[in-house]
Amino acid sequence: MRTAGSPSTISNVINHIMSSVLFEIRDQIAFITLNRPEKLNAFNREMALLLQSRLDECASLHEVRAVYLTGAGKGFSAGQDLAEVVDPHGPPMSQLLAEHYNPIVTRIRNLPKPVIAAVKGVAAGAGANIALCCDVVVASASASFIQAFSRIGLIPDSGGTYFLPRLVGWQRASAIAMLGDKIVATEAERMGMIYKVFEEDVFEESSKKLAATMAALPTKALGFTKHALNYSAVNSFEAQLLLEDELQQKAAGTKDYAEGVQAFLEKRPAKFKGE
Ligand code: LHQ
Repeated sequence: MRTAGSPSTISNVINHIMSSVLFEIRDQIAFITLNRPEKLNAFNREMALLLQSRLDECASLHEVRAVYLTGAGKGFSAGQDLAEVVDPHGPPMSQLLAEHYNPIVTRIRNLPKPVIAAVKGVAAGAGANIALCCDVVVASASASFIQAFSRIGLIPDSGGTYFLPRLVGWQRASAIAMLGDKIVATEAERMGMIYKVFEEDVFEESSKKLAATMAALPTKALGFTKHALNYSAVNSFEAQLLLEDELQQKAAGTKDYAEGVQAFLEKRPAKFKGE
């Protein structure tokens, strides 16, 4: 096990424990935990910037082959810390999307590795949309998703107006975004907003097992798949076919492709290395 920025001194240990974003790399998975449980992991500036830098580490570290994003305590994240927005010393409105949320969702979408959002408890506002922009979203049976923005006179941000209609269709997205109602995990799964719900008692084990499965897949091919899916939302059919061709050429140049074909021919399980 390796903990990036491993605490070596007592003050490092304290910093690590008190950090608003916990980070640990284990078995090729980067575990990122939003860690302000007393505020339902609401985002302040520190947490938003720390999450960005941890995502950058995930991108640059070869050993990381999947990211598992979750929240400490009983929730995933309640979105923006509303105490911070009225704090005269807090970041101005003009910084919140430009410096906090847009860079987070952009990093998640551009990270050429699978990001799994493991949502237990509530995911609200920007917290919901950060979860929903991940590649695979799983939730515990008691989890819920709330586009809380209209409740306080705002619009869905952090990519919400982009991802929601693509996930659940225009009509549902429109209603969910405007009403700001609570969508429970089973309903979110049914409407295609998330991938899967796990029962409470097996949630942690099952979601981590899923992350392990994804970390053992051909990482580069998953990165190319993600890239293609990103573009499928905006490309014409013809442009998408050309992109698939380009990315497939790249995938076919990986060691994992050679291993995958060889393993099939030898009738054995493939052992991918993410290369
Ligand atoms: C919180 C928060 C929170 C601070 C719970 N802040 N403390 C972009 C641009 C510009 C400005 C604003 O934001 C954005 C992006 C956004 O994310 S906008 C949406 C912001 N989020 C919300 O409006 C959600 C606010 N929270 C809630 O509605 C409820 O807390 C939910 C429905 C999420 C959960 O309800 P409960 O399970 O009943 O928990 P709770 O309300 O009792 O919260 C527990 C504690 O967490 C509580 O603190 P306390 O000291 O009283 O125990 C809350 O005050 C605190 N908390 N959300 N966003």
